[in-house]
Amino acid sequence: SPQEKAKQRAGFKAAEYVKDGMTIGLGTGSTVAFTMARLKERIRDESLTIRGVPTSIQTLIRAGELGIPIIGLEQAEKINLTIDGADQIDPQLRLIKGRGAAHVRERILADISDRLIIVADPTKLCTELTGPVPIEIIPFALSHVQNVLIKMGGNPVLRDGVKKDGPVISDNGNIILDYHPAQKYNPMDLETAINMIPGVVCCGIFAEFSEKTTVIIGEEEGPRVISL
Ligand code: DER
Repeated sequence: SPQEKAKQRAGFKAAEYVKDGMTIGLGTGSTVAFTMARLKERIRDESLTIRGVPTSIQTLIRAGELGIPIIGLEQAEKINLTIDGADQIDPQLRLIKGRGAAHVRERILADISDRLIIVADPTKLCTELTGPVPIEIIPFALSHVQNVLIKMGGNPVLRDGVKKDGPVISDNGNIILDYHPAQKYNPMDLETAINMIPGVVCCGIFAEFSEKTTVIIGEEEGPRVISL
């Protein structure tokens, strides 16, 4: 499909930024999967030597299948760059992530990384972030966090499993609320307000990484590279 081709263009382009000897953060989702497939080829054809830190069980399994060497976060002296996807990208390169419920570990890797490369098809670009905003919370705090979010004016919806009765459980053993803000908001302000609620692990607004972010959009005429 055109969207799959766009994801592949972006994902393959991002693989070019990986240099020999790098330790990279491996994001989660269908777009970064193309980056990982390309890295497999580069490891095979160029003997590229890299180590990856996965941001989800899915990425860990996928890296194993592709022969991308994996290390734990503790073994990484530094993370040269993290390659990841996004659900919405605004003109200031602020993001909404978490459709795949992987945003907690993705934010940790983004924070550690010298550089963040976001790969996406053109549908992810927006003029302003809207939502819904995924929020990972500890199950103990469900009713409290819901009450606070309702008082903030928006609508929090518990993310139900599909092939599992009850809520989606994250790789960290937590649950997800998808928060629908009632009106326009400043991304940094809303991110901070949500992340301060006791019981919230973190939300999927990534407003703090723009300076170190390069976005690659898989446009039809070729990958478009955007940075501030
Ligand atoms: O869950 C996540 O944060 C993913 O990175 C998601 O935002 C992007 O996944 P996609 O590349 O499959 O759209």
